[in-house]
Amino acid sequence: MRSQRTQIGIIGGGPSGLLLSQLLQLRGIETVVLEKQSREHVLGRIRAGVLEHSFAALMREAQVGERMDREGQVHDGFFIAHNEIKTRVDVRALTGKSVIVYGQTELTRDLYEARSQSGAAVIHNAKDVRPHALETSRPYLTGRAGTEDIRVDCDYIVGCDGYHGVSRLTIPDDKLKVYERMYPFGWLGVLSRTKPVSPELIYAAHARGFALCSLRSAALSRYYVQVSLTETVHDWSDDQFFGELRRRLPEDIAAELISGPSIEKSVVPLRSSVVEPMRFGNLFLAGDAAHIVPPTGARGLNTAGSDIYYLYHALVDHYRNRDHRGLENYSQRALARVWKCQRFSWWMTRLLHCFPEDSDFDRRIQDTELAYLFSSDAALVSLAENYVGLPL
Ligand code: RFL
Ligand code: PHB
Repeated sequence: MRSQRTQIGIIGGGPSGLLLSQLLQLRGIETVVLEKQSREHVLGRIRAGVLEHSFAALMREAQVGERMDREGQVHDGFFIAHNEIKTRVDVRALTGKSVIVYGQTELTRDLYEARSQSGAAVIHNAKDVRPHALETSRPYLTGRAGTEDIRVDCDYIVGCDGYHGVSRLTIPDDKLKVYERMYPFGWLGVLSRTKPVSPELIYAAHARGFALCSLRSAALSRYYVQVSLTETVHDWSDDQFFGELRRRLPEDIAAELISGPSIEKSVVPLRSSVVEPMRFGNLFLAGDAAHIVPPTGARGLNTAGSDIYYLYHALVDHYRNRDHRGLENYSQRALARVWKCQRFSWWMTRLLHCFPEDSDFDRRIQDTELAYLFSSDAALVSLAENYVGLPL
């Protein structure tokens, strides 16, 4: 048995867990991160691409923003295409703020580098991780690393282990309420080493279904199409994917689209989910462990970032200033912003997708919502201020 003691035990070495660990260590607070997968596995997952300015600021505060600022692309706007019309949402002009296009894979790599350089403990391939004694002042974690049993005694445990993690599941059912909504479709995503069709993202609402043209760099494209929940990657050859994507884009854009072999292809079902509260005893939940949004508004990682921001400041206040109010208020404070991000993600999803159960009336309302959006500065400001990130 390998036993160790730390101040904060973190379950999950995705972006939430790594960012919290990095921020706390810079303020002299010790952490141990237990990650179920290998580093290569975590870095193989293709996920978020759009960072709001406050997430980028947190990366800089964690001293891991250098490559993001050098290689990330600042985007001042994006497009919404509807039938043959493409309208630009100038988020910079509407809010004074921009977003940064920098892949989750890259920022996770930067965080791993920083954690390794500081000699911090990130234990990979940690299996059967379990939190214990959560309602006492001596919570601890157990698990296995290779053939060795491990035990980590801590002051607090933070569950950053994503939607399928163990933290949320250890909270008794009667102590937590789950709010959930499933959508009757998913996104099929393709990454290809091709020049992106547009330097800014294009969200396309089309009668055949939603499509998104995104990117990771000047030579790496990320595209998505809405698919039914029964479809898998095996149902879609690269040619079929790009054919369908072209059909859902305005003709002039479709004509410019360069297709190429996929280097990653995956389907993700869309769901909205929130658990309340985000604390049980001395276990705090953060990021996807506590809430999931459909990816339409690009909020998931950014909302994880706001949890980390609140928890980081609360823990620093607790240890440095003996001020415990941040920890006491964490769940309430985080949830207030989480629900606003949920609302926006639900609204963007509703605005841009084809819902199979929709009536003709519903479809006319959807068309009118888009028409209203582009005829009203107030509506555009509302969209833009949510997209660049609401205040923390
Ligand atoms: P993660 O990334 O799921 O990391 C959790 C980590 O915990 C580990 N783990 C465990 N470790 C130990 N013991 C256990 N029992 C464990 N169980 C799990 C896992 O291996 C993993 O390493 O959660 P985190 O850190 O909270 O980060 C959240 C983000 O990953 C997520 O919100 C975003 O990717 C969502 N998202 C987007 N967010 C944005 O802000 N902007 C975007 O543009 C955006 N695009 C997206 C997205 C998510 C997508 N998918 C695939 C769901 C696009 C897509 C397609
Ligand atoms: C992505 O690039 O993967 C991406 C961008 C914007 C979204 C969702 C995903 O809204």
